[in-house]
Parts: sequence; structure tokens; C-alpha cells
Amino acid sequence: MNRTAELDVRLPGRAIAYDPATPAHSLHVRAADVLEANWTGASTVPSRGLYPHQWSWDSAFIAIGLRHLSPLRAQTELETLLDAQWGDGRIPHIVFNPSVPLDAYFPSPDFWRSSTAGRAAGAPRTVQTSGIVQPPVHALAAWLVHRADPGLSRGRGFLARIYPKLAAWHRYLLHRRDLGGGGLASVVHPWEQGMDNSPCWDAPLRRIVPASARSFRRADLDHGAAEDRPTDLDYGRYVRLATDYRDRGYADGPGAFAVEDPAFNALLIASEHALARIARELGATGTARHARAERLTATLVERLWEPTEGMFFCRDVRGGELIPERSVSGLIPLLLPGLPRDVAAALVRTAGGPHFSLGDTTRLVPSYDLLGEAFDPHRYWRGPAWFNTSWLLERGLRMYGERERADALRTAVLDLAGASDFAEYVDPYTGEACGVTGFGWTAALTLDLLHSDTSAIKGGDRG
Ligand code: 9WN
Repeated sequence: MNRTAELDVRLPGRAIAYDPATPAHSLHVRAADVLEANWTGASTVPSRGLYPHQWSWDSAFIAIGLRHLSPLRAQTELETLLDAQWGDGRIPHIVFNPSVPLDAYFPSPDFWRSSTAGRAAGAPRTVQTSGIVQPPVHALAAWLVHRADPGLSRGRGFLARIYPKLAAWHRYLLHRRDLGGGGLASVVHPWEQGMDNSPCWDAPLRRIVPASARSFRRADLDHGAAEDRPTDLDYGRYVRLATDYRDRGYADGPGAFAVEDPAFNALLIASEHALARIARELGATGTARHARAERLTATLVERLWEPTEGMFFCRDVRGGELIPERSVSGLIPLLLPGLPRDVAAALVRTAGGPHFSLGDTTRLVPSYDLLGEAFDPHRYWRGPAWFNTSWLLERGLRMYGERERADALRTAVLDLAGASDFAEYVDPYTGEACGVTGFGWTAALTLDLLHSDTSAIKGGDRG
């Protein structure tokens, strides 16, 4: 069976059947090959070399793409991750593959010691994980995966099994992680927010005494150029924060680093809307969850919106002030339904304005302010463009009726993902591939944009 026919069979009535001779078909095949190569049997690694385990938000994005190839595999991806959930509700940012050598990635399981240090927080005994989290894209992913094949999903009881786990995850974030006391979740480590080396963390990280560079060995430099990766000084600080958290038994409370981040919270809210839809599918009304998502949206605007900048900023919970750095994170709340009109309009203007220049000098949204002092087109999260952030912004633009901009961003994702061989990230001006190629979420989100309906998304719900 050729792949076009295969697609038709797996997504009856919804697949876009490409002629095998078209560039879209060849892009589909190449993206599917990446996901196949990165599949381990129960989940998908972001990259065989640099990231050889299962990562939390990567898996959510990967499931969103996998649903177009195999809804069953997409469900399995999320189920494997949720099997490693801790008793307190947290979903760890890494689930380690025991067959991968310890020195393949740092920090390795012997650093996190989840099953011993995390015992009081309910870490699983049989699987080793990290002790920090990543952005909560999971309920959104679960809903989209369900929609790809509702019959299969119902037959397997997919949503019924995972709903309580997703609800516990959101509870953990909204209660244990409300470190600022204002109703939003805080991240306690730059790795939790997913944009590890963003200049937004520079000020709050300055307070952290770095662990000595001799006390650990970085594995990332075996795969990536040192000038593209975080510095040793930053790594020392990451290690110090993770060590201290571990040594406190991963208990949450006031710590040295706590930041309310707009993208992290926007993804939580988008996932809360998705959880409402899941609840409805399971027979409840979902009304209370939708109402909570709306309240959280208002809180996000109240706490993190910076009207004079036309975007959201991070809040440093320790000092209480907003962090005056423009990161793509501050545009991502555009994916939320129910933003005040002037906020949504300002976000669209800011994305196209001089700091991000989307649709002008950049085709994908840069991770950081093009005019910022810390801007660097190649260094991790300090300027380059990642594909997941453009995918999120594309949803927001489409939802707010910015069809032309959304179409242009969609085309840019497809062009640049293909041209860069599914790079981890690209130079925002030239599209030059950076980091590793064959990167999981780049391939997955390419598939998603290839196969998704480009008509308007209602309430963030494009199938
Ligand atoms: C630390 C896996 C992860 C992504 C993050 C990205 C990078 C890890 C690292 O890779 O982070 O979690 O070693 O730098 O920043 O977003 O989830 O792809």
C-alpha cells in the first residue's frame, strides 16, 4: 500500500490525500520517516543523539503530529508519559529510557534520583524520571489525538483513563505551584518553561550561585556547538537549582528561583479548555472548567500583560516585578480564546513589529527580541526560531481571524522544516538549520500543519 492510500484508510473522511508526485507528499513521507526513526516502541525521542529519552512537552507536540499517522501510536505516546506521573500530580519533564547509557545525557537518572529523593512526592518506583516539569500541553494534545479517531479512542477508553491524570496534573500546577499567590503557576527552573536559555531568566538566575563546572560533565556539547548552547556559567546555575530542589525532596515552596511565565500559563489555560471538552465527551458538562479557564485568562492579563509593550512579560516572583525582556513566550497567549480584543490586536501588531518582524524580515517567529541586547541568532532560545512556537502562534492568528498571516506562517513552517531537514531550530533571518536535524516536534508539527483544516479555529478547537 502506498502512503497516500495508507493515509486515506487511517483518517477516513479527514485525510488530505496528496498526489505522490507533489512536494506535500514528499514532505509528509520525510516527516513520517523522522517520527519512525525516533520511535522507541512506546514513545518518541526528540532526537536520537542529543535527547535520547522521552521529554514531556516534546511528547505532547509529537502526539499532535503522530495522530495523522497512527492515532493509536499518538495515544500510546501520551499514555507512556502519564505512566510516569508522580503521586502529587506532576508530570516529569524527562522519562528515562533504562537502556540508554548514563553518560548519553546530563543530568542523568543518577543525578535526579527520583525514586528515592522523590519518594515523599510520590515519584514512581519502577521508572526513573527527572523531578521538574515542562509546559502543560498534554490535555490539548490528548483532545486533538482523540479527535483524530474518536471511535478508536472510545473503544480503548483513552480519555476516560487519562482524564483523572490530566486533572491531577492541572491541580498540581494550580495549587502547589501558585508560588506568587496570584493564581498563576510558577516555574522553578528554566528547563521547566522549555525555553531554557531565554534572556528572561538572566536576572532571576543572577542570584543563583553556580555549581562548580568540575562537579558535572555536560553531554550536550558532544552534539552541539558550544557557541549555540548555554554557557558553562548558566549550566552551573541550572545544576545548582536542580540539586537544591532534589535535596529538598522535590517539595514545592518558596525557593531561589520562581517565575510566572506567559507561555507556560497560556498552555495551562488552553489545556484547561481542552480538559473541559474532554469532560463533556465523558458525560459531564465541562462548564466549571471552561469558567476556570476564563478566570485564569483574566488573571494572566492582570498579572503579566504589559500594555505599553503590547505583549506579556514574565514576573519574577521573588522580587515581584515584571521582567522587561521581550520573548516569544509573551506572544503565545494569542492562542487563548477570550482575550480582550485590544490585547489580541496588540499581540498581532507586536509580532509583526520591529521586535519580532514576523512576515517582514523573519518568516518564523524568533524566540527573542531582534533588537534586544542579548539577541543572538544562533544561541539557544536567545534569538533563533523554533517550530513549536510558530505552530502555537499560527493557531492564535487563525483563531483571531488573521488568515493571511496564519497562512504565511503555516507555509513558512512547511518550507523551512523541509529545507532544514526538520531542524531543532533555525536562524530567524536566514532559515539556516541549527542544533540537531531529524527533530521530533519539528517533524510532528509539520505533519499537523500539512493535514489540518485551515479554516478558522473556533475557541482554539481545530481538529
Ligand atoms: C533540557 C528536548 C528539550 C526541549 C526543550 C529544549 C531542550 C533540554 C536541554 O531540549 O531542553 O530539558 O538539554 O537543553 O530547550 O524545550 O523540551 O527536546
